[in-house]
Amino acid sequence: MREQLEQIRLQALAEMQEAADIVALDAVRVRVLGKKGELTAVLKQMGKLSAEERPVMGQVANAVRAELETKLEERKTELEAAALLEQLALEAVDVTVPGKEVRMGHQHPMNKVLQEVKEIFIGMGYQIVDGPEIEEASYNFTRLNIEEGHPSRDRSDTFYFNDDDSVLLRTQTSPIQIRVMENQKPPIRILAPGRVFRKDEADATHSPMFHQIEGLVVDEGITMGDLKGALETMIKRLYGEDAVVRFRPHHFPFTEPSCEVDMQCFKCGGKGEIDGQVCPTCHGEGWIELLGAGMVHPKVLEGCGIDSTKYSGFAFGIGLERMAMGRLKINDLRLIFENDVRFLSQF
Ligand code: 2NL
Repeated sequence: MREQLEQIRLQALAEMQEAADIVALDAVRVRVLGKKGELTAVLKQMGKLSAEERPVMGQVANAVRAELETKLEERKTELEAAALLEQLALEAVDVTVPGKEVRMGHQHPMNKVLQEVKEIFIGMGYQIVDGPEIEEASYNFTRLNIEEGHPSRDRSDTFYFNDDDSVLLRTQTSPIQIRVMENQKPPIRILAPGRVFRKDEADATHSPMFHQIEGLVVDEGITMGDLKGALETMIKRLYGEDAVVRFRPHHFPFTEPSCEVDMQCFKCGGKGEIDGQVCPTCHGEGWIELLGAGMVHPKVLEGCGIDSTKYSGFAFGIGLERMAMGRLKINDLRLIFENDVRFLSQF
């Protein structure tokens, strides 16, 4: 029996040592130390031994069991450590592999120009105001001295919501300013940027939706000189101090007198041609039209409850897309709305 135990001991120790993983090790444990295992089978034969031999063999058997259990634990610890190392090696992250480039987005070029214009006017004490895109015809036209039958009221030019042409998509942001004049006493100094809508087929220079920035100043003693100063300041801040500005007579129903404001072409320096070729930026004009402006018509002031004998004001309207195209040297309006990243990422 002693030899039997010794044989079990040696073989079990060898097999535990050879076990390549936890599963193989456990198979050895079950076969040797389990309820129906080899060691248990030997112990069951103890009854056959003499009274003197039994405790001696019992001690030997217990010593073998204890040694095998100790070896089992040791080997288990070893195999678990090896398995962990293997798994770590398998899941290792190479922190030196170059990362994927994250492409940062940025403001739309139009919003950049809008932001620039807003900041310039905020610097001159203007407040930014907002208003509804769906308007009443009275605010969009009538209160601006645009009479019934004026071509801009035509159904082919304006998006109407109803048959009596009383509700529409605003064609300019002036109605925002009309509401401010109705609700606020002068001095008024406001900038009204926003989306406007006109029934235009989309082409290189037209879109049924575009952006306008209107401005309005009303106070005692406001003159055309204030208008010129404010607009010239804005244009020079935006395009550079050496920009040359021209005020040219024009007509709008809501201002009197009215003007259009041009900037001397930065490409040809006002000559209209470069090396004998017609300048591609101003098309030979020498000037680039930037905006419309004028002194607020007394009828418009009075319609908003402002005494036109005491107060006067100037107003202007800028087409933001046109301004951005000039500022960023873009030649097709559609690029601004398509939002192709190859285009946008250039700004
Ligand atoms: C243009 C012309 C202009 C105005 C807009 C205005 C607003 C009020 C009263 C009087 Cl509430 N005028 N706005 C004045 C002159 C010109 O825009 O060509 N815009 C692109």
